[in-house]
Amino acid sequence: MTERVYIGLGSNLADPAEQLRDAIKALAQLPETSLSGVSSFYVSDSLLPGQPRYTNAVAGLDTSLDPLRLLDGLQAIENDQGRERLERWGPRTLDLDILLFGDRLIDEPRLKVPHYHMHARAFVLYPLAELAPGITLADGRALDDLLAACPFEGLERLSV
Ligand code: PH2
Ligand code: MG
Ligand code: MG
Repeated sequence: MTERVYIGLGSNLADPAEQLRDAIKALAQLPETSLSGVSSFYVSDSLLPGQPRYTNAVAGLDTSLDPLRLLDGLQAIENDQGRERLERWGPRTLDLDILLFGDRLIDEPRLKVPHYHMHARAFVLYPLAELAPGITLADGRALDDLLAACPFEGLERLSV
């Protein structure tokens, strides 16, 4: 059985758009996985002041990997692209977050799905809406309601 998974991509170091393009190629190479779609890229200020601006996007995958194996694969891609884990929320070459995993609610030490805080982050919700308009999250929240509460303000959509 394959499940549709949405991955949030982010980078604010070392040519962020190129980091995202490389990451998308790597996602498409994951075992038991195919890439179903990629959103536009969006640029916005970091939530933490004093860091470079972020480029973010969302990718859709169809996978038969289980969630922790997928997480292992994502962390390997982050590491391949030079991710250094120096400080929580520090600047990073690549961040790959599992946003949604089919209709699962996951609460494990390594992985919480839906991804915490995605509900209020424009740089996650607007690209997700390109790929999955009108969806309801496994926790019952409607994407349209989340978007209505989360202004687009501050996001810059890059033309493709
Ligand atoms: N990620 C962070 C901290 N701040 N800001 C933006 N705009 N985009 C991000 O992906 C982001 C952030 C830590 O995960
Ligand atoms: Mg993140
Ligand atoms: Mg992360």
